[in-house]
Amino acid sequence: MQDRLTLYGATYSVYVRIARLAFEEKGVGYDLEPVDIFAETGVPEDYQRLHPFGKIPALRHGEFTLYETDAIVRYVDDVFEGPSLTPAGAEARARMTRIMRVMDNYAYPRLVWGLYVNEAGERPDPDKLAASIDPAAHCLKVLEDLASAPFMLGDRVTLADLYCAPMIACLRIAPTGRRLLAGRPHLGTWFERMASRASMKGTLFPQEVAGFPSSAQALIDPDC
Ligand SMILES: N[C@@H](CCC(=O)N[C@@H](CS)C(=O)NCC(=O)O)C(=O)O
Repeated sequence: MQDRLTLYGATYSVYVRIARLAFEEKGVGYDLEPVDIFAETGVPEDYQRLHPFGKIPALRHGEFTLYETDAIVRYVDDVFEGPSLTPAGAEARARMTRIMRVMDNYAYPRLVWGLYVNEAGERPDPDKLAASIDPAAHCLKVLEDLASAPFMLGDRVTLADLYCAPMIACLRIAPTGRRLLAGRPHLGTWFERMASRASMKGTLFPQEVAGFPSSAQALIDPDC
């Protein structure tokens, strides 16, 4: 019998959700061990042994430990039975990796930090939000051009979909993100398809459940 997976992280994290989606789509059981990397006392010392850069998530599988979401999801896809999350063929695999790196390098800073955090986060910043709108819109256009149907790479869900879905879910929490997404109907339809999957429903961000924070309302409605 295989050891059970332990994932270290928090339910609000985009990258933790990517890993959880991979486990859910594979049908692999796991335990989520909470880690508070933003604790006032800093990243817990024992966690720093699992992740030397203090980010989430990290994985333990028996004696084996791993950090970096890409390494984690590819490991789980390789080791466990269940639907493969990697397409056949060098070209499709390269296109999948391209989308994953687009999400890491361009989408995460622009959509999540630039737009979502500055509108719906705990400390909204209207100037940074305004500066983020064009870069985020560009990112969505690129993503829509790259997206196939019904899923990012075609007929079935791959790691590319799992990288995109949590970041687009963040975007949808904030009104400006929702507005930008409304101008990208192909991406919107893809997201609805993803959002209806059990994996996505079972890993909702706390913010998706709680709704748009009233502390950020003033940014879009000064009279509020
Ligand atoms: N390259 C890392 C990125 C992980 C990452 O940025 N995680 C965020 C949470 S979504 C984090 O830990 N942020 C804390 C920080 O930057 O201090 C991966 O792919 O796992």
